[in-house]
Amino acid sequence: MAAAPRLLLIYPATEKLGWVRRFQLPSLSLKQVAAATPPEWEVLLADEIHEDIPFDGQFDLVGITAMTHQAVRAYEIADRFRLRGIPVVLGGIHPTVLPEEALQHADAVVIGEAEPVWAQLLSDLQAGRMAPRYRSIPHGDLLEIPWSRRDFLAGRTYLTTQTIQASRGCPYDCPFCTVTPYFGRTFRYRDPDDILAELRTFDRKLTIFLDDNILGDPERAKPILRGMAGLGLRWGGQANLRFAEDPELVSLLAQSGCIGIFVGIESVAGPQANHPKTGSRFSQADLIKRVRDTGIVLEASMIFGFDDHDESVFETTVRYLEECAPSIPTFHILTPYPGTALFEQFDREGRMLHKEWQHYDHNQVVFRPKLMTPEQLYRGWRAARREVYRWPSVLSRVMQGNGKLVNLAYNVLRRGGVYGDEEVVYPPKGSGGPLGNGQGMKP
Ligand code: B12
Repeated sequence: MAAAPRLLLIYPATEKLGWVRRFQLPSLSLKQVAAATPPEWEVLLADEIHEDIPFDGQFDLVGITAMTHQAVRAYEIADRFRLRGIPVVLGGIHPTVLPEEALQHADAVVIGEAEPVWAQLLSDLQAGRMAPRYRSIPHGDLLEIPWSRRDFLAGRTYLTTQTIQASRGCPYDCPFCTVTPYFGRTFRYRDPDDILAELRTFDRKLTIFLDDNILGDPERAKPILRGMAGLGLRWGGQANLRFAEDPELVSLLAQSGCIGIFVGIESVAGPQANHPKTGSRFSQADLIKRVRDTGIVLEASMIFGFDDHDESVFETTVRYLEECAPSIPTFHILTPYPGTALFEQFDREGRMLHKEWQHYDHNQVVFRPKLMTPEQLYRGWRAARREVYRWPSVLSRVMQGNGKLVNLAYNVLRRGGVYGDEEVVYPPKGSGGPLGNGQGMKP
């Protein structure tokens, strides 16, 4: 009998991580691709965060996933395998948005979700007729996917291997976000019985939901939360703060074992603050307090660099966060990702500084802001991060919420990341060029 065909799935790394690699999450994207692979295939993983890529190995197919900031590394890896005649398939958000770019480095691209098309691609490969593009188009409101595979992660240490999705998509369409263009406005949930059955196979407590907005449809989320109440899991996920308008949802969330929830507040200044995503008859401060009172850690993410942000935005945001005291504030630099309305607008206006995808990671300025220079944006972002993680700010936040010890632990961890990096040079090391004076435009 012929040996099983061998598939190598690769998660490219853009930086070398030390011991913190043990606190990373495995790629759910690749766990799902593995689950959709017919059983006759042997599936191997190279997670570059944990190990070197086996460039000399024998494989029948190599599959690589890529977010935008990983694309350049993904292409380098793909080119090396293809030089040896090993076929490469690229998938994930970046190849989905820019399939023609990805095809310069791959034999095929999966556009969108793998589950509906992957078995067909593999059988076409074995028949010697693999096409360059396999496209899946999401439809309906039911998400039907196989349970993700965790066995092929063996031998590596992650924060947890218990990552899962209850839904895909988001009911909102924020101009800077990739999710709704990617899923074409569909918002699908799995059958609660199916998701609860998968959760019952988890043998550890810590579980992370990687949904874009797990509470985005409260009526569909509630049966899942009710079912989780008896499972003894401790879980974290991502949602929109509006869920806290519904007191029943907040209490179900706490009963379900939720220990942390990440919400995008995005901006406290200007029209962005009134975006339908956040606009509500409740004040954000009230909603944050409701969640905080349950003892659930609330991580609030803010973005700097919208067109109505001038240099005063940093101070305004820091003061605002002192007032409403979410457990953990996180700051990002606005990053227009290809495929978003924001990217199209800035590109049309000639405001993109470069298209060196490896720098599209929220920690660098890749566009020309309207009311600041790129350097002011970068320096303001750094200063604001440091300001909210000064000890007095940390302690004041921790004292305002329930679950003080847990909150303190999270804040200390986050503070380490912010204060560990003392360098204040601009442009940051390894960034795309002298962006500070706006002269860094590259073709
Ligand atoms: C979980 C997650 C993370 C995790 C990733 C953990 C991990 N090890 O993978 C963490 C928290 C680390 C993370 C970090 C970041 N993330 Co993130 N993250 C997500 C999130 C919420 C879910 C991704 C996921 O796992 N989905 C579940 C899987 C099953 O779906 P999928 O990825 O779409 O995969 C399917 C298909 O794409 C396809 N596919 C994917 N890969 C491959 C490969 C092959 C070979 C094939 C055939 C098919 C295929 O098949 C899969 C199954 O259907 C997405 C939002 C989203 N909806 O994509 C954002 C998202 C991917 N993240 C994003 C960003 C920007 C980041 C950060 C850069 C932000 C930051 N600076 O904080 C960092 C990068 C950190 C780093 N250095 O790597 C953006 C990416 C935008 C872009 N164009 O790149 C997204 C889309 C969020 C957004 N709203 O825009 N993120």
